[in-house]
Amino acid sequence: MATAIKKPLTAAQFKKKVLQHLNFTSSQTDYQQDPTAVLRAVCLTVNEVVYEKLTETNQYHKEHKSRSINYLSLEYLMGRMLSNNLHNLDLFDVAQKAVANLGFEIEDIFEEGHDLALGNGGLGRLAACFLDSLATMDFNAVGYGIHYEHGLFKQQFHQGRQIETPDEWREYGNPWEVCRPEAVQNIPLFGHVETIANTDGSVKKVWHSGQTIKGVPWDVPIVGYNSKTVNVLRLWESRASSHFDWEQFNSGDYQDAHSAQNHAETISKVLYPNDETDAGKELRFIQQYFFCACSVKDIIKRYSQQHGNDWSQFADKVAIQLNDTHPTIAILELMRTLIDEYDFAWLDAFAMCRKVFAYTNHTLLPEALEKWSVDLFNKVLPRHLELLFSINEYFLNEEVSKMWPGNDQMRRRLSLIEEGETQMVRMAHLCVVTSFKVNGVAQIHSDLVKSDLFPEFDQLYPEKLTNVTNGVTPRRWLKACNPELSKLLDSKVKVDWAKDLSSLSSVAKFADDEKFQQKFMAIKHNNKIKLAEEILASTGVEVSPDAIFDVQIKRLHEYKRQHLSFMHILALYRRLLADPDYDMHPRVYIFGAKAAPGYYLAKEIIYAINKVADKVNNDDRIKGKLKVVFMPNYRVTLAEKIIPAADVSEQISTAGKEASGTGNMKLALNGAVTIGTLDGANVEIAEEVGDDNIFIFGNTVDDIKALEANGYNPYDYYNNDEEIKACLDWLHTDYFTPGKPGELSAIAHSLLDGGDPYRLLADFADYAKANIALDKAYKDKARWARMAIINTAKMGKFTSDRSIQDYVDNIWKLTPMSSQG
Ligand code: F58
Repeated sequence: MATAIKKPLTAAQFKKKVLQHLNFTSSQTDYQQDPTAVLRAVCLTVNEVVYEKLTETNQYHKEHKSRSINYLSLEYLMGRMLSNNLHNLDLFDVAQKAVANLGFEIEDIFEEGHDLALGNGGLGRLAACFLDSLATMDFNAVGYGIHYEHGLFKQQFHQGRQIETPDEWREYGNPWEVCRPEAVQNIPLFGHVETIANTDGSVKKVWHSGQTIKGVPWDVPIVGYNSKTVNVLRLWESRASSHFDWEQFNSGDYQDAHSAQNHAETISKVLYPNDETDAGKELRFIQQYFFCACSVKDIIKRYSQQHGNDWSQFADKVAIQLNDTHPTIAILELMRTLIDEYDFAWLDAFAMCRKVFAYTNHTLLPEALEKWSVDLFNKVLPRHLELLFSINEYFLNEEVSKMWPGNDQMRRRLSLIEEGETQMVRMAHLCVVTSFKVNGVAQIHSDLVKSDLFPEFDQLYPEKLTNVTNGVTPRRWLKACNPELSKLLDSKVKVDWAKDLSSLSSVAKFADDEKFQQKFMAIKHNNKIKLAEEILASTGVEVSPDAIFDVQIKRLHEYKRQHLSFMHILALYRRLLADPDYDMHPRVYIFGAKAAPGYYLAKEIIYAINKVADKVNNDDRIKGKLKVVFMPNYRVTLAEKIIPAADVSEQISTAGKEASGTGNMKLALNGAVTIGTLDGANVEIAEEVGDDNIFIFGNTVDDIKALEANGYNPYDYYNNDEEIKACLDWLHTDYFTPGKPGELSAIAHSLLDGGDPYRLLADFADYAKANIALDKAYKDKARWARMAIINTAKMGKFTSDRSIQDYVDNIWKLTPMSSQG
């Protein structure tokens, strides 16, 4: 594929630079034995190109005083960076040759890299895809986040149970980041607020903080694909504002000399601290404030460098996107800064915030909507709490009461404060009130945000609630992870599809072309062979690449219903035991999922899948027709290996619960056929690929509402469906856990006496039926190949470039670098 931008280095030059770095940066001459040193030297070589482009990007935006988007997210799941950066700089083949010349396979060098796993799941990965698109599309953007010392835990299985160990992603440094001491910030915490009367009768508030924390920025360059831009992801690390007490240390008091430092450094120590205790809650809250305050100060500093003290253009030059409610305190921090430090009148400061902030909602689950106690707010951020109350007063009196005069119930419902035994701050309400736009992440989700989550807000602010359907970057999720398929697509599509994904639609005309089908499916088969090797290495289970590879990869959560697939596996196993000739194409179920460390049932589901896997995989009676593997430590890097090899994509959440999903897009893009409910972005995927190329089953959002209105009773399904009853009863026996009956009972309890909160049993029969249809379709090779090809061809809508363009057009109103002259 022709690229517009000239290759920055030849293979010979690249190799020379790698050798120079090995010699002069690492003093490693014996590199043949040391792929880690080679990786480092390759990264440093790439960085030479990257930093030159970063300087040019910064220069350009300084000169043009470009409007910037500032993406605030507590999570970024970047994965590994090298392969992606090489592709984006069009240096992949150059590096491959250079490294081969040094005696290494480039893939082996990649394997030495660590995942940058500073996130939990979809929300964090979305942020990473968005940064890739923003740089690719030449927009002026900064990502802000936390420089966690430990990212998402590593997962191992011990006798089938999840064990968590700390992630040490930068124990020995990270070549992709650079510290920026010139941009350090000091962040106050705790203390009290003094009210000082001015001579004109007004009052001035002064916050006397009790502690100051230093925020140290680390910049990770974000390289655009075939673009002019390198942006940065700025991650804040917390440190003590003054160094340890020298005198105390010298007097022999080593412990206490370090204590302030330890306390400060705890803030950026771990991603998502366990917030079941009060101390954990306080830490998470301080994390949020710490990174918001650092980022707001940094945004103001960058603005002031260009505009001095002239605030008139601030809202024209700065947009701040809140990735969920986690960075909501940034609103209060900007408000506080404008009023307390720049003497803004309250109304002007509030109006400014309303022009700058926009908020993305990622969930309707009530338990995931953040609330912080007023007491905690008051302890950590007393001044911010005052401002919050003032916003609430204005909002309730000037907006709610004017729209619904005399309606106290409405005031109570919409208030930023939830009254009760303990007063709680509703962070989502603060976001909706103070943002100029609020978006959901798929059409059905955004519709539900309007109709079910915030209907009154939608009435109050009719233009505010909107939709931006998520997307994924085709650079990482096709070009880099599936090179063979990429080459095949290159041969058929004459434009650079990685930058214009809708161009893949032209491949649909080859969907019935026998030769193309063969090529497409041969690539899938090769990818399956590679994955089978990986499965053998990580689980010890041998699987056949001729079987259907049925994939469910995502966080483990009841609403995502890994246990629906698990129940169906039990049903298949039963059918096979009853009739070893039961007509089904061999199937391998491949799971990848981490459960939150404190989420009991999620961990029980992992355990149950592993136990059933042990039994099924070793049962000769079923002639290898069914295999189940749970691949440990699911992460971006593993996703990159699984996705190109998937035949079937399981997207089986309870309708109305999965906001969008993005794995669904990645899998379909790589030619997997979805079996799914009408939930999240599945709905839009179905629209794009057409009903013939997807297996939709189960209750819709409205069906679920109707079921609930009639009083949902899981026993209705248990008593009336022999297969459901048998599978659930099976879990109480010791069939899968010899000598330990009842070890898998937790799932059955939750589905029966627990009320089956995610309506799994109501969807079981239809899911089983859809699986029969799927099995039949797979057996028809030409039909399946057609379906797989159409899935790849019709994923144009789901590039994150389109999502970003939607944000730009409807929310941020940015102009790309190239159009600014
Ligand atoms: C996910 N949310 C949604 N949250 O569940 C998924 O449907 C959507 O596609 C994705 O966002 C991107 O919009 C999500 O990943 C989290 O990880 C939370 C982080 C903070 C703790 C609770 C989970």
